[in-house]
Amino acid sequence: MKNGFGTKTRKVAVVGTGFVGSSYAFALLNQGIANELVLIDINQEKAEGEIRDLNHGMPFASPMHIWSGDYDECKDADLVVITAGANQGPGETRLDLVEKNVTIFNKIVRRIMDSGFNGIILVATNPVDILSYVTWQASGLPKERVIGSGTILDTARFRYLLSDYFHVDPRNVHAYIMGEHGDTELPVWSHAQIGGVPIKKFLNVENVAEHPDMKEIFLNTRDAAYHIINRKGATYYGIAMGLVRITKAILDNENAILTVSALLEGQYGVNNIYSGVPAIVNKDGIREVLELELNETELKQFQHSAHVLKETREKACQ
Ligand code: 6V0
Repeated sequence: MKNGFGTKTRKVAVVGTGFVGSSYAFALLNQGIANELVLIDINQEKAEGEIRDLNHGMPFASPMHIWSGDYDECKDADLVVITAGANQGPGETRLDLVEKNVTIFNKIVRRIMDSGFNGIILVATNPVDILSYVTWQASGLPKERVIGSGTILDTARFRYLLSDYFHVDPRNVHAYIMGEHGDTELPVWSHAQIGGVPIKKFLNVENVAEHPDMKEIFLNTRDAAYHIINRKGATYYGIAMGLVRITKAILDNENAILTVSALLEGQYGVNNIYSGVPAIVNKDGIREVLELELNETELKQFQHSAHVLKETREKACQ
């Protein structure tokens, strides 16, 4: 479909206009990646309020048509981003949210698919790995077209903290967090490098995982959400920018390597589970899951994380 500007319409629908959904909309508007954005929320007044506020930024942004609507608006969307549902309270883990959000998701995904939607779904609501699986099952879409935000945020936090420690631009820090977006995630120290130089060379140590400063950096990465929620009640800017990064990889057909939640079918010795892994993302969704050569400890940690996710999912979905 063509829009008024003579280019192909790039339509994104966002379900859930709370902290995460509205921050995503704001970041998307600022980066000019889509030209149609529809906001859907069970609380229509909230969605309407966000639209009005966002539209007042239009004179300072690239042209974008933003409105609030219902699920039938998903029909011709390229991408639906789901951020609806309960969020963590102080002291609550992401996995604690599972039952509430699985119920909400089954309804939301049915309504999206009933519209005739045939694009890509990006899930951000927690526990994101489990809800990505639920979305894949409930939607009937091919696995490539259901993507979870996975550990994109955790990887960003990790790269930022490492960049701060080593005084280099975070864009030159290559390091992944894999596994659950949550308490069982793991740092992939065996492949962490800065500008091509392994971190262990920078530190002049054999075992980076045992270095006290690196241990602290990982703990601050893994527990970042708790630290932020205790101080301001919720986290949203980082994930919003991460979601925009994934959106750009899809709409611009970038073949970008990002740590997203993807369905694993034997990779890393894990089957039938969505979990955070580096993957190539383009206009078709997940083109390919990358299988890194993890060391023995990392592989065990990854498989433990997958086991916890599977158990939690099975309990919640029985
Ligand atoms: P919020 O501010 O409470 O917003 C949730 C929104 O969802 C509200 O506007 C609700 O009205 C709406 N909503 C609830 N039920 C429905 C429904 N059935 N249909 C449509 N809309 C509905 O929460 P916030 O935006 O802070 O968080 C949203 C989710 O994102 C939570 O599950 C968080 O845990 C999760 N996050 C995920 C992150 C990630 O890295 N993947 C990071 C931060 C938060």
